[in-house]
Amino acid sequence: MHNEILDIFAEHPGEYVSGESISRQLSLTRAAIWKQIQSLRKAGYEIDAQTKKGYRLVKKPLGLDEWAFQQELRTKILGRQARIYDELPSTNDQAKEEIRSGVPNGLVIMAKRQTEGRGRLQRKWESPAGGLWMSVVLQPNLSLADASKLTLGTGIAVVDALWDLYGLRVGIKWPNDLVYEGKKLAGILGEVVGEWSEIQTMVLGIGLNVNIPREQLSGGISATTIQEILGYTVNLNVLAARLLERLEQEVHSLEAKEFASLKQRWQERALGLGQEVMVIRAGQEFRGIFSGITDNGELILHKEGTELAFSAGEVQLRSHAGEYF
Ligand code: BT5
Repeated sequence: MHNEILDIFAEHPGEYVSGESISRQLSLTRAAIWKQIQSLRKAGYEIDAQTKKGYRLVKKPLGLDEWAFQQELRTKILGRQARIYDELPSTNDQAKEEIRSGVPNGLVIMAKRQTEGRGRLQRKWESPAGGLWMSVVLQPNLSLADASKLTLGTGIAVVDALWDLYGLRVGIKWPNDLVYEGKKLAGILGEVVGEWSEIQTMVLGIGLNVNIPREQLSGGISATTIQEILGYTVNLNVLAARLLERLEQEVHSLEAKEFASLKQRWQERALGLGQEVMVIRAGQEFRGIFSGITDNGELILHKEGTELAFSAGEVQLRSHAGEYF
């Protein structure tokens, strides 16, 4: 019933709508409407009530909310079907669960908190309330090799959304860490579901530290949050919608086989390009100059006249003080 009342408000932006008119349109008693208004307020909607005039929607919630999110969404496919949970073990796992029951391309799963958020290689991803913990189900028109480039495109989409909305310049640390002043702000976990030859489905998991006071993340990790950087709380629905808009552009661009431009855009946002970096792969350290990525997203390292390409591993960049991070 929430959505029906909100739809009525949306038809009269900034105006009062009488309780009588709402009750007529929805065949509800005035008391039932009052109850709904109270519960909308609890969900973060600011609604003004005046005895003579009725109700007026003053402000939408900053926290994740399905209706408010749909109001912001400008995509064709991504997020048109979206579910927001209060808590999940992991949005990626939930997305995979949904895929088993046959799911449309573009389904988005978000959770306000995750209890078992995952990083790559089964590492833990801390996911307290206030973050954007989101998984996007995609059935792209791409080969498996090209679909894996979507994780690069996702990094670009996150960087661009943060620039569009807050003028925040975040860099990408290969392969997919989003870093601000040496601290990790977001991570991406792309997973292929089942056999590509059969279902061509992947889940792109995005974890972005947004409205989280820094103290809520462990002190032992080098992390930051948008709240810490900007000093205020941002609208998660607007952010989620903008990110999906940017991601949809990346999907289209890949489907149009614009690999060179993807690589260029990724490199323009990359950290450590042309500098000495250290790549750690299977416990072994390689130092060299990071000269770019291949069309497949492998990191290219120049070392004593030879060129090494890495498809997996961890990169450490060198700070001005000469330390690796
Ligand atoms: C990643 O892994 O960076 C991918 C993270 C993906 C999380 C999203 S949230 C929605 C979806 N559902 C999931 O269950 N996962 C995805 P990786 O590169 O392996 O980085 C993991 C490492 O980052 C950890 O070992 C910590 O050192 C650090 N870390 C953990 N939580 C963090 C946080 N909230 N912010 C910054 N760093 C964190």
